Amino acid sequence: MHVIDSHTGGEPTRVVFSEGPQLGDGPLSARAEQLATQHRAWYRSVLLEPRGQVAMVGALLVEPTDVRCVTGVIYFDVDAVLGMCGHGTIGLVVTLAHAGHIGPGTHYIETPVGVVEVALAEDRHTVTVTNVESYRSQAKVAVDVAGLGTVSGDVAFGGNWFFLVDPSPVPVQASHIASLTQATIAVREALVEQGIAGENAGVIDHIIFYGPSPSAHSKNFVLCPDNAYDRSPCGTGSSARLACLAAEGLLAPGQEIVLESVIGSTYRCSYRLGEQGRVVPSITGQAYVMAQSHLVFAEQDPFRAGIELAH
Ligand code: PYC
Repeated sequence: MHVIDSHTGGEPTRVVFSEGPQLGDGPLSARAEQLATQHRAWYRSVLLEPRGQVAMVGALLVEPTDVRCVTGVIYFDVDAVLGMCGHGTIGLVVTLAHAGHIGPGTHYIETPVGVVEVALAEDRHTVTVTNVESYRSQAKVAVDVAGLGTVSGDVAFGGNWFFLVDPSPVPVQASHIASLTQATIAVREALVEQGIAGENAGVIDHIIFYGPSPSAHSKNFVLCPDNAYDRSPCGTGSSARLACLAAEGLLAPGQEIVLESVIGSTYRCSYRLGEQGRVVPSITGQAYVMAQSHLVFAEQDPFRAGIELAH
C-alpha cells in the first residue's frame, strides 16, 4: 500500500494512493458509509500503532463523481469516517503537489459532504481551503457534565458536527492536555446521554474548548472522535467557529482572524456569505510532507492489524 505522510500544523495525514477497499462508483457519501460499516478493520490497520500513530488521519483517494475534481477523498481517523477534514485537505494538496499530480493554482476536491475548492500557493506548502457551507444549528445549549457541572456551548457544522465551548472550563494550554482530553470526553458523553445532536440527528463527535491567546483571536483544544486531540487548529472546527462568530455578529464577512491550536500552530480564517445566511469558510494553513512509504501487512505479524486497545 503506497502512502505519503504529511503534517499540517503538527497534525499528521496519511494519504493512501493504492490498495484501498473497493467502494464502487456511487456518491462519495455512500462510499464513506460503506468504508465506515464494512471496512473498519482496514482503516484502523492503516492508522493504529505500531504502523501509524494516535493523532493520524487517513485520506483514501477515490474516483470523484464531479469531473472538475482532481480527486475524491474519504477521510478517517482510528474511530470514525469523517465527513470532511480541513487539515487533511491541506496535507492532501501539498502531497498531491509533492507527487507531481498538481501544481500551484486552484483545484477542486470531492469529499463526502461536497466539493471544496483549494488554492496551492507558489511555495507549495501554503493552501487555502474554501470549505463547504457551515452553520450554527443551536446556540448556548446547556449540558450537565460529570465533574464539570453545567457547560454551555454552540452546536455547529463545518463539515463535521461540533460542540463549541467558550470560555473553556479548563485552561487551554499544552500543560493541561490530559485534563482537557478528560473534560472534552465527558462533554461528548453527556451530549449523547442528553440526546443533543446536530441537524438530522448528526452525531456530535468533535468537541472544542476555547481560551485566550496573546497573539491570535483565540486558542483551541479540539477532541476528535478517536479521543486524540487535533494538533492543528482543526479546519472543519475553524469553519464551525466562523459560523458561530458570524451568527453572534462578532465577525464580518471578509474579516480575517487567526485561530491557534493548543500546541501553537495557526490558521488564517475568514468567510463570505453563502445561501440562507450560512458561511463559506476560507482556511489557510501550511503542510509539509514527512515520509513516502509502502505499508507492509505481514501474514505472521501478530500486530498486523495494529494494537487494539479499548479506550
Ligand atoms: O482539520 O478538520 C480538521 C480535522 C478534523 C479532525 C482532525 N482534523
